[in-house]
Amino acid sequence: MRTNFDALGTEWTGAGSAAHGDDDGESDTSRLRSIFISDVHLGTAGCQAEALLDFLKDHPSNYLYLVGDIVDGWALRRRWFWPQAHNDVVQKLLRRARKGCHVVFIPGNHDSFARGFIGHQFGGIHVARDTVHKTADGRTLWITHGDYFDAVIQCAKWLAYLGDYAYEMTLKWNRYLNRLRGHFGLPYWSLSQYLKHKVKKALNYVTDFEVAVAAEARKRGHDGVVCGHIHRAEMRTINGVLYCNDGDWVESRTALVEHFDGRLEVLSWDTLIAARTASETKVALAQVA
Ligand SMILES: [Mn+2]
Repeated sequence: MRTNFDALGTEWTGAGSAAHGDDDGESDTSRLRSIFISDVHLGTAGCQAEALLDFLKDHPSNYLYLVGDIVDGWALRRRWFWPQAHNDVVQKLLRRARKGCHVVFIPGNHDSFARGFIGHQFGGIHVARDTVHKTADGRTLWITHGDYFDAVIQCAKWLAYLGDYAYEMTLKWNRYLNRLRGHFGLPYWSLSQYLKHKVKKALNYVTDFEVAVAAEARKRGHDGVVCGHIHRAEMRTINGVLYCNDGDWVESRTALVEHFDGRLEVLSWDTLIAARTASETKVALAQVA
């Protein structure tokens, strides 16, 4: 009863802004200036499409940057996997563009097939090799997926393919392992995250990548850079340049967002959910008391 009343109350305040036209159930209170997401890997079992849909529903924005590896063309070539939720993500992105959000798609290495369409647009989604975003406080951010830097840091493409396969296998093992852990009442533990930290830390891959990307942004005269590719959300200054990585929607479920004052922030879906559950529990407890 009480909950229904509260829900109505929220809607009333929202209705104050005249034509609400909210067929998506998007809340205007959590509207952001910009959202940057990458490494969604639609077409793989690891893709967290439902969580991403919830996140997008909860956060309307004026700008939306798809920073590469949105669709996993490599995985689809090996095995076709395309559940309804993956369609829903694509439709959500198209609807957003239709509703006036400025949507830019920067293809990554896994959806490099889209690099053949640079300069074109699909239903209002602009395809670009890279682009520059100007924040509300006047900073310029260079936006690139980041795989171009593999050549600088790593080596040939066959190694990337191999690494990709190994990563998928690890994710598979991760699922089995955690199902087993679940049986024994043990909490979730990420094997792939653990291995990645171990292996990549040892190779200094992550640091090399971050430094290389930041250096290129500086060379191009920008205040910062937004990239993805290494599945590791981060925001820090490297040699005077703001390095932002928006993470991924396979494991970490993170996005980089820009608030209306130009403030940038890495949002983690898990943290948002935990905060929401906590506040809901608080409301429920208050009602009981
Ligand atoms: Mn990538």
